[in-house]
Amino acid sequence: MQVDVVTIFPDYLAPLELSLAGKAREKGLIDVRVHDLRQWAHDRHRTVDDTPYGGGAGMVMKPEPWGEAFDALLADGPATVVFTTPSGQPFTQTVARDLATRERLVFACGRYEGIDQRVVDEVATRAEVREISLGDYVLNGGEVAALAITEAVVRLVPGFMGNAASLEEESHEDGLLEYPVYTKPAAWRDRAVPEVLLSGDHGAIAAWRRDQAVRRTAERRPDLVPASVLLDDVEIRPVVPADAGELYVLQRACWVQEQHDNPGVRVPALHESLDELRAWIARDTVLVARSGGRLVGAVRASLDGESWEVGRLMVAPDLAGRGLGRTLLERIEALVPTGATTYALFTGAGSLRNQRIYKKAGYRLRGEIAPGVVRMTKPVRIGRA
Ligand code: JD8
Repeated sequence: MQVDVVTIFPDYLAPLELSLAGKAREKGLIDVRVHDLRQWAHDRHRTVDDTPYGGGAGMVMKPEPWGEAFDALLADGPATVVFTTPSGQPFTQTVARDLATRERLVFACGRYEGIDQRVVDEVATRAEVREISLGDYVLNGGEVAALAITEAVVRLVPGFMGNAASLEEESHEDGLLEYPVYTKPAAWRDRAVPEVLLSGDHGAIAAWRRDQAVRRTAERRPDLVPASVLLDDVEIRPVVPADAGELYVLQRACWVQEQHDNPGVRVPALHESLDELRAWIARDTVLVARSGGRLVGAVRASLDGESWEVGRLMVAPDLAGRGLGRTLLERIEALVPTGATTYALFTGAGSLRNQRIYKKAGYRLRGEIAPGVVRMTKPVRIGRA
């Protein structure tokens, strides 16, 4: 893999010499080249910035030096151009794995208030462009992100890690955080190493590590935990008439909180008869989740014009916060009929937790459709329907 980095602070990338990337270079696995943008600024002061059109604080990086930089670098051959920017796609291990498949990456590190947008638009006409953010905080430039992304990517380049096996075990590889690790001495400052790790029982050690990883992830990053991990044996399947009774009970249990959050609002799910429930499980597309021999979740949807109307998304209150709701939503969205253009649902105006979950899933508020009831929608992505 070849990595080019364009910056006005070349020394900022010096760590690439030292770290992992340094070893990869020795192995000839990657070739890192750092370029000073100013070599493509031809005035006496080698100016790379100017005042922003439309006014405002700070300076903006001029397009001309960047244009010439890409003319020169892309003349050497195709590349994936990565603009590191706070408005970019969040960088994750999944993005790292994707970038590691490329032959060549060219990082464009901005400074000041950023790079003239026309540079990004122009390069996108002649190369794959990725705008990537290191995280939701503001840095002074793109170099730190280029450093971090380069390290996360090059270590995935085949042949780089001595034993590829260790890659599999890593954080975020299977969506879970690391399990705690220990080394000699077995006792330190009256603190012992967990017995199981000294047992030599590899099955027990693997189980302990897995359990530790799930616990840690659930505590620290519940957003990362797929339901299938937390609810060991959860099964999601289409509803059958025999589910009606359990579903009726679960619905009553799940909408109590909705009533609490929306005092004075009539909550249909709490006034529905069993026969009315039987009617819609026979009419609509309905998925149920079962775990440990009990019905623990459900969701329904029906087509109204071009709108896939999602509703009755419910998770047993004692299992809330484990990602089952998100998984059920993804599964019912995946059943959207051809031709539908929008996912839609409604919830209580006072049901802020529900609204947060739906916003995380890409839904946006579309206003009140009845007193105390809000509608939220999300476009059906092309190629989905
Ligand atoms: C590139 C200029 C500074 C940003 C005005 C402060 C990435 N996760 C991230 N946070 N910040 C950056 C980043 C910041 C940059 C540039 C990346 C170029 N700045 C600007 C906008 C507000 N100053 C980043 N990746």
